[in-house]
Amino acid sequence: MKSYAYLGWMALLGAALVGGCGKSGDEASSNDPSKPGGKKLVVGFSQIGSESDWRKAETSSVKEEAQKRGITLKFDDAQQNQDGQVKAIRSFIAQKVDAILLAPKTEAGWEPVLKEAKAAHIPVILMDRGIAVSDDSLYTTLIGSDFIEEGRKAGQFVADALKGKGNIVEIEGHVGSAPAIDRKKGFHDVVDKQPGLKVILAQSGDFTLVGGKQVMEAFLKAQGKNINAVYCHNDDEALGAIQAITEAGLKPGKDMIVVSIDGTKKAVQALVDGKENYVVECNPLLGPQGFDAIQAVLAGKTLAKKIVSKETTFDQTSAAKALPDRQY
Ligand code: GYE
Repeated sequence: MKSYAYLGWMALLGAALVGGCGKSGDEASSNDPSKPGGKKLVVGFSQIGSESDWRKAETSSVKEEAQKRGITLKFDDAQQNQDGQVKAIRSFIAQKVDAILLAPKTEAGWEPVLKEAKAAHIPVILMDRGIAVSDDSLYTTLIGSDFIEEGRKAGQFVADALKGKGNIVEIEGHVGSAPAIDRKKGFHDVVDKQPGLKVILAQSGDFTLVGGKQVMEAFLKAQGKNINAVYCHNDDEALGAIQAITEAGLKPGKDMIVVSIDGTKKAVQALVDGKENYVVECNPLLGPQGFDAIQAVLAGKTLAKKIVSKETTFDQTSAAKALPDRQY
């Protein structure tokens, strides 16, 4: 029998000759990262930055998985600058990488550089955040979460906890990013249906602890005890908001409901400590799926346009049991 690597490369060659994607083939053929002549795969990963524990976990997951598979990873941290991400992708193209992993900061602005990657026949896999492009052949697949559903889960908890009546403040994520747009939409889908619930203030905390704290301080100055619940688009913002609420002489989790998304160890600990009320999980450990996707597409397979993570939720009752197993 021929080696799986050989079969994989025959599939890749076939796909290149017909100029498209081949049919689904042997599962095992995607597990050998070596190229003909024993050369290792080279993958570029353009990361947004390290604004949150979630993102640090995503970066570690990709780096660890590359090492495990013997794949050479070219890593670029754009430090929150989307133009820097575009530059990183151009540099990956110039270096003729085999594939690109992209965690895009915002939804807009990707078309030109993705066209360049396509022209160079380099597949681009989106990690965690979606983009707005008119031609979805500009990327292979998006591996990530259903952010609208996450927002709905958060909204349902707040609606139930406040029994349909109260004032909510919202600390949003990166302006223009898919998770900020969709987590807002999902949340409002639920709470806007209840006439007694009002989102009285909303502002971006940039997905950071410092940002969450500053925004919450301003909200507290403006509304004080009128605030019944705080909805944060990620856990880091909630940890900052908890600090601001405490410093204002109030009890987070008691005087005000606090809800956020990600499921980091620190947020689950805040549930255990009674300072937070509900956390919706969002999985950052996307390295294995990212490289599975790369190896599959290079083997000529067709992938689903979106691969959605399965996720859970935590409240103060389930948190203690979940805490020891949290990996980020
Ligand atoms: O929730 C947040 C991060 O894009 C899903 O970005 C990701 C979000 C995550 O910084 O913590």
